[in-house]
Amino acid sequence: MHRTINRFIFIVLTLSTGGSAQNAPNPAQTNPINGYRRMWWKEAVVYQIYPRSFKDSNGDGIGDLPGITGKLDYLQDLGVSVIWLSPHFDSPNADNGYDIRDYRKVMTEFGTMADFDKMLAGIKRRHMRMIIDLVVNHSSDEHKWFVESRRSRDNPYRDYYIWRPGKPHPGSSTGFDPPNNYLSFFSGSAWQFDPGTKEYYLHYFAVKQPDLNWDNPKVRAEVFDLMKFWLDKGVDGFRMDVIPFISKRDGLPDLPPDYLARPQYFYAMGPHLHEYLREMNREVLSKYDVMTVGEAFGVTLEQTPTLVDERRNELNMIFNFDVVRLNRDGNQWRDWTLPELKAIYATQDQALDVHSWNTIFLSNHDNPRLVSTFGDDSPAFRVPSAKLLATMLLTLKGTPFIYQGDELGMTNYPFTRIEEFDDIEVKNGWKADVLTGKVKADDYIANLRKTSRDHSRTPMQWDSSANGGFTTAAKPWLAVNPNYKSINAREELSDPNSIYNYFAKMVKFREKTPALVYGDYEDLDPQNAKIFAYTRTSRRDKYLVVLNFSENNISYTLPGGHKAGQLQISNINTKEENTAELKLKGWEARVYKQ
Ligand code: ISL
Ligand code: CA
Repeated sequence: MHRTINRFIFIVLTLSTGGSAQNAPNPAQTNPINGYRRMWWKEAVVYQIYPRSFKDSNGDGIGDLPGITGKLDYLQDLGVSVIWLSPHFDSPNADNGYDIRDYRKVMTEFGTMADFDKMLAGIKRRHMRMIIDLVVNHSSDEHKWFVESRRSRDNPYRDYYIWRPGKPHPGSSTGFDPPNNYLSFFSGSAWQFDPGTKEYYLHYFAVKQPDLNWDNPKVRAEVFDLMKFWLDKGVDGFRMDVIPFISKRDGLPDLPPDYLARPQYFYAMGPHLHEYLREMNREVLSKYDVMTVGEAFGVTLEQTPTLVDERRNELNMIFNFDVVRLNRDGNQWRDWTLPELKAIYATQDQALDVHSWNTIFLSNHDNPRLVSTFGDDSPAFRVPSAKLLATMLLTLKGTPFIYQGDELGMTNYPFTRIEEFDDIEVKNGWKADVLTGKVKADDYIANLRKTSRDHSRTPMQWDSSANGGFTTAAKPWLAVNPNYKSINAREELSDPNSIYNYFAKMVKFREKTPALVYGDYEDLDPQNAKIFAYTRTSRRDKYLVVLNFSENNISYTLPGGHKAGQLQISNINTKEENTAELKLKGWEARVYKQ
């Protein structure tokens, strides 16, 4: 009898997970809320792991998959429902795994395929899901496709990449100039001359990251195949690296002058992008119950619905860069204001209707630390401002993404010397800009202290032992922030008022509150330079969020006759309820039910 029931349950489970169409709602979730189709990935809270920096299990100074498996309880206790794993594939690490040599192999430093399977099983056992990084705009130059491709002009793999003859330039070092003026994001031309066949190949990123030629149907078939390989293992979807770049412009015209400082807007949204994404959907995604989120570098808000409108069957969501680039002028740090931030959320909300879905993220492995960037990492305000940002991240409209360590309020690293950096972007930039005398060394470092990608890549701070408990090695691959003795997971787990425990409370609160997921968004006071006050309203419930984005104590009268109702959450203990007059402390955050 038991066996029959078990078998029955097994069949039902198989039918409802494998084989169901993408976007197929869970049968228990068919009633739309506020016009939105309910989807698990809309209700999810995602946690990003950068495996190199998460936890080292074997003392070689590099984070690894068994390290992650050992910390799954930590993630489950935080309450997150989906883990996004940055690349874990075989790679020579020119760009820390974003240069893949073998898409079906685990990076040796991270472990084995058996370690991957064990990690995934542990995630599923805890009722969480995992998405992995799909990095297919480019591969490593050490991928066997490229090794073949560069051998000869008539090699069967030649057309897997983008090769062009140079412009003859007698007297120059190679005899040629690059085919056009495309620039690499990691300094210099996006073309590399290959002496063997005397042609150039295209690389939007590092020289060791040649761009794949998606116009070749064989390349698309290879990518679809490797996607199935991982989906059949049970992964729940993909974060797609610079996916809007895969279709190149016809004839590869020069970058027009006004795009030279922002080539991403020229490289993105090529003529066949939609066609290739739909093909991917038809061939792969539609056969699984998965989520997809595209890294939409270079995509404007106006273009966003064309990628994520559910009726188009392309992607579920994208990462829009407006918020994380609010503090930049090109690569240069600039101060930002709260009304500018609010304006971005308001326009995003207006640009997307009930058929499209947004993401909310304020940090990732390419950006400096959350609290140092959008909050105040000084001793007086680090804790309340990190909690305020947690409140915002988890109450805005869109699927929230937490980056590892932000739940501890980890801060930027106090970099002072170029030798302390690992990032290829920094190393190339130093050569191109500082060593040539274009930028002063001190100015370059000063900017990196605000903007460097390495801030978020320093190892996780687990406890107060040497190297923050990240590794038993004398030297981790990248230095641990010296503040690990006071900022670390062990400390925070045991403190009920810690940032970690606040995040955990907020995650749980969001997950049980449909109005915070699907409810309408209204900014009550867009021009206010210090207070961010907004409501999230569904047919049944209305929540009010009030955030003091300043260190000042502020007496604030809620505009438009609004009244704070019942207090649900606050980051500094307050007793004020049912009033329009709020006395907010510096960096205070409150959520009310109205
Ligand atoms: O963060 C950036 C530079 O400081 C961006 O230009 C970034 O390179 C861009 O968002 C693309 O990012 C993704 O692809 C890159 C990789 O280096 C990043 O880590 C990845 O997130 C190339 O694969
Ligand atoms: Ca290791």
